Amino acid sequence: MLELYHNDMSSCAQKVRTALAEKGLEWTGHHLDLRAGDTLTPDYLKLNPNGVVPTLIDNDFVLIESTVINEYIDDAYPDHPLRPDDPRARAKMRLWTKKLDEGLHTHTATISAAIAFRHQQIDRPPEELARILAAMPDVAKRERRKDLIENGVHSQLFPDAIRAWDKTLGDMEDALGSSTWLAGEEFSLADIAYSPYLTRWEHLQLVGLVDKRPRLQDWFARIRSRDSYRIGLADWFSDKYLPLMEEKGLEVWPEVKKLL
Ligand SMILES: N[C@@H](CCC(=O)N[C@@H](CS)C(=O)NCC(=O)O)C(=O)O
Repeated sequence: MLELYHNDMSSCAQKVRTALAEKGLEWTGHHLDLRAGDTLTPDYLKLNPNGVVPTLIDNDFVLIESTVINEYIDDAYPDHPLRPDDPRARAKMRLWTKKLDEGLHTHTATISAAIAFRHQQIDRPPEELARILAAMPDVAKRERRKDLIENGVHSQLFPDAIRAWDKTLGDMEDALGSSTWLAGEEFSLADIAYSPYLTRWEHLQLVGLVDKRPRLQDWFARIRSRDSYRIGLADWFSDKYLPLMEEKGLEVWPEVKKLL
């Protein structure tokens, strides 16, 4: 039996739900409220010492890290392969997913917190917020979170995060000039990995990042037409987040535009 600890709007959980949907696999979910600190309880930290979602359990095998989880799913359940056979295309796929793991995902967390998610924390009683922050196992991440809650888009982390994503979206536009999908002619884990992030920019109304890039728009439209996008992402979109993301995103767009 497959069990997934996840969250409705988490980009890393979206990646894994999409891979499971592409494979047609059934799973049982444990939905965690990230703002309430559900990933920081002693019991959950035993499963995922980083205090984040997703965590996959396949019978007695506990696995963390969304990129590793998706490769595991493809290894353990080989029907409908999600990695190209061609070694070069497979290497390209890994370069795309590596980029997310080596900083782009953190930049996404910076942008999302600075614009919108800080507002879900800011009004908490200070002692409750202090307790949640103190439970975060990663000190650097905790300090970043504090800074973003306090300074929002005026955090010094924000411009780099926006520019890193603008550069990556440009790289995606270029790659899609020579192949149908990010890593070649086959839909792969690279396409699955990036679709939550395009979704995030749309939810934050940062459409200016994408609408100057026609191939990227076309790629995203093709992703969205797949059943796995509906099952892995759209069916989980939450009204607890969407109006806030839209309102705050529109508010800061003029500042974001200046950084591009
Ligand atoms: N590298 C990890 C990153 C996981 C991660 O950052 N998850 C976020 C949601 S996308 C999380 O659980 N954050 C907890 C929080 O915001 O407190 C992965 O790919 O699984």
